[in-house]
Amino acid sequence: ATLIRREDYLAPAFWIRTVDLTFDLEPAKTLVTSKMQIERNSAVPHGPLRLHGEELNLLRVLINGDSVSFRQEGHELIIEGAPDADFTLEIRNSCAPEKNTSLSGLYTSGGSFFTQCEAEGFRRITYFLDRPDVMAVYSVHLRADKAKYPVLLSNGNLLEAGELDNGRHFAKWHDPFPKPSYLFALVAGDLVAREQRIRTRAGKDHLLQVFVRRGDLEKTEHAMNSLIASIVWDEARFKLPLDLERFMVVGVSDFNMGAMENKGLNIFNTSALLASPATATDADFHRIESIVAHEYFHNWTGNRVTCRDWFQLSLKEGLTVFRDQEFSMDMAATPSARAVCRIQDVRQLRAMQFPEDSGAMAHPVRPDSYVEINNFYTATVYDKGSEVVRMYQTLVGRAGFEAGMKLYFERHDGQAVTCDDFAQAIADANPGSALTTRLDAFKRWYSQAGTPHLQARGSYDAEARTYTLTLKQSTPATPGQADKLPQVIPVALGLLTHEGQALPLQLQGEAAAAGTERVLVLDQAEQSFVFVEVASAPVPSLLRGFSAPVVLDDGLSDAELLTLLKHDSDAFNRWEASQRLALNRILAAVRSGAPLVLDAAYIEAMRAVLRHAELDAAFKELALTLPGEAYIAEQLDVVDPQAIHAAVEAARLQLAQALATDWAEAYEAHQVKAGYAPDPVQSGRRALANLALAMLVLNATQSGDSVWPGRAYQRFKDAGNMTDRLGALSALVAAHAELAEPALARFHALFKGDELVIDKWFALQGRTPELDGKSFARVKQLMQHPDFTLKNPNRARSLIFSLCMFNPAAFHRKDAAGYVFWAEQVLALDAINPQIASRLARVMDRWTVLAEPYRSAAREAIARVAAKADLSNDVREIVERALA
Ligand code: HT7
Ligand code: ZN
Repeated sequence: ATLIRREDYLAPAFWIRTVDLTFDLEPAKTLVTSKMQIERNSAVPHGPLRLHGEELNLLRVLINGDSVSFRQEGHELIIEGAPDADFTLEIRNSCAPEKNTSLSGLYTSGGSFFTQCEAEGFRRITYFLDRPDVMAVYSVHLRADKAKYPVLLSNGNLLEAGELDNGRHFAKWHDPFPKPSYLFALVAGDLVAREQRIRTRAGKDHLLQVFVRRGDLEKTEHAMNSLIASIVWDEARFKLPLDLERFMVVGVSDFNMGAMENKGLNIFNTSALLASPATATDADFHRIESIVAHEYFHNWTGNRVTCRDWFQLSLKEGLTVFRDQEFSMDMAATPSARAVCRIQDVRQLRAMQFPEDSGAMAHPVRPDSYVEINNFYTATVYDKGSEVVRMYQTLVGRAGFEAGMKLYFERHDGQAVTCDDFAQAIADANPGSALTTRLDAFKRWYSQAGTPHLQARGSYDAEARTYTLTLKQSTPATPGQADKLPQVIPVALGLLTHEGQALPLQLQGEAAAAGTERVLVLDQAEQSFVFVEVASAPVPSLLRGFSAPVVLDDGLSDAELLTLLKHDSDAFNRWEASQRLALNRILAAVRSGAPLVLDAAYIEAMRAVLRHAELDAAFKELALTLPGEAYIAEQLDVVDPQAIHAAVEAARLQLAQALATDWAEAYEAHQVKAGYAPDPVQSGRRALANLALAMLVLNATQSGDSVWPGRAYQRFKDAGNMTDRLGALSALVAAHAELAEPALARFHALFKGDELVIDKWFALQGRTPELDGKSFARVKQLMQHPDFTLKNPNRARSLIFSLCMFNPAAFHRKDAAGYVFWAEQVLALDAINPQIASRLARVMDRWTVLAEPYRSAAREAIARVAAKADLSNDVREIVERALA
């Protein structure tokens, strides 16, 4: 395996300007003919033409119609005698879609053909310069059996379709936009489409189509609505129109990720596309909306302007996540619903990216090297990348950011560019701004791995009426990066009186106060900011809206946190206060080893949140949900997953008991009477009712009372939508109630054959909190269930990943059986689908911080995987980094 380094980037020796592809589609053996117009790149030294190709059977190579000598070395086809003048290269090869279980390249799923080319899948279809800076215009001619594959799709516009002999038919597609090979797609199968014609603001007519298997059509309405909303939003917010006459979306059950933004032909995992109230939860509806939007937004950020090389991946992914997050917030409408979106995004960042940034795989947003690029589709590139884009917006303002985006497209439309090009465009559009004057330092966010720690301490001088806020930052060492420089950290803040009133903010040297909220920019290791005319000792509300992806230590007391929880005008920091209050108590118990006992102050604060007359249900649910175990683990130098779990369970049970009457009232008060809609108001009410029900069932199960379990079972049976049904089922399962078993059996019988719902059934059991080793045993037993298969990534994720990633107490066992199971499954998956195997391998990223006996057992399990001789590059890179 070769290590690829960012600093070694060289422009390609040749450009491929056009490609004509012909496919004779057969599952066992598909014939591919590729005719390319090629030019030498005179800007680089003269050299041979080297094309990428993997798992292909080469049949012929012609240059300008004549045979030419070539050789194959590893995964390269090398032609020494390529002409200096422009030439035509014709290649014919075959590939075997039905044998392709990696789901990269051309493969079959449910009897249809699909492609997945990002990042390097095109080379598994035909020989090519499979790198994103080679952009070509594609014409695609598809031929296949008409009865089996009545729908034939590729990127761009349909030019022609018709009949052939022997029951076959054809379709010819042309995409006028030059694109890198990773955006190529084809689909052939027995599919049906929901169609909608729209006219955009620009006055252009477009055809939108969502293709799915027969029988799934009624589950595509939400995706279609989400697509239309995305088109409208991008035109309104960023003035970015839909540039294609036809925009197609296709669902497939076997898919490695959520979806793929192929130009004009997005391909979606059905889990990110199909929804009906009876089969999908509110969370599913929300996820579908944001993934449909994400893929659509890539049409500009990724497709029209793409990445020069894969080290620049965050150029498109960080920016597009930022855009989909902004879209979701704008769709949420009310300030409170916007805050709920932000809280959910930050929770996700802390649960997935913070651990990544402090583990064996820590890497910068723009990595410096990789062995397998598929391993770098990470929370850092996506979610921290999005936070970096958000900081640009915070530093230059919303209008300044929009001006920067405009300049970015003016400069780079149709090009393959770098993160530096993006930074320069935003800076150049905002001369003199807080960003532009610190651009070089700001760009450390791309090059330094690790989550910065920000310490804030304030001191009040009553006589001088000044408040001095001292901010200090440091970024921990990460693999290969021992020393870090200070980052540019925008700190949005407000100051409150102890009674909760917002204080005017005037910095020393300023003539007057400038409102009650502002952004300080920390760009040194330590800086002090002096506020003047401060009437009383304030409570600082720092990092409002999570204005930078850092760990904040503000040293606030419980009393100060309670002030913020009650009064902060920033809903994010109100929620943050609720989490900090819980975290402090859980950490104290874990550190001391003493049993956790919740104090009256905390319980009363939570009661006040639950009973609050004005707070939204969605906010209450988030504030009353305890911090996740992964986030708690992040705060500790030595992690005992069982101790963390025990403390969280104790806190949950005490909250369930102490607030029992309040939970019952909340449950009754938040029933949704209106017809189902997955909007923020209804879904917030359902979320709070489901949390209340889980607490009530937990309390009742512990005290031997059967009323609430009985009510939960009844609700499970009668529920009119999946959110309520699954909520009731989860409440029974999580509490290990007796009725859990019959409910699980009934759920399976009810949804037999609906693969996405059966995934939920597996996932729920995989995540069931441990009780006497039963959850772990249940997972092992479910591996033998007739519905279980490792071949389908959604199914593998639903059971195995649920256990290994989201069920720490069942996974981290003293007898090491969880780790043995992990090693077995990584190896079994690796033989089928290396991308999925390496995702599972990453579960052990933070093994070095585990307490004994977990640490030694984990090391042994990783070493067992690493000892396998024929591991994929994907898994090898992960386990070798873990052991380094
Ligand atoms: N850009 C897409 C990435 C993706 C992908 C990457 C590797 C292997 C399979 C994949 N499927 C999709 C998805 C996105 O970020 O929108
Ligand atoms: Zn993306």
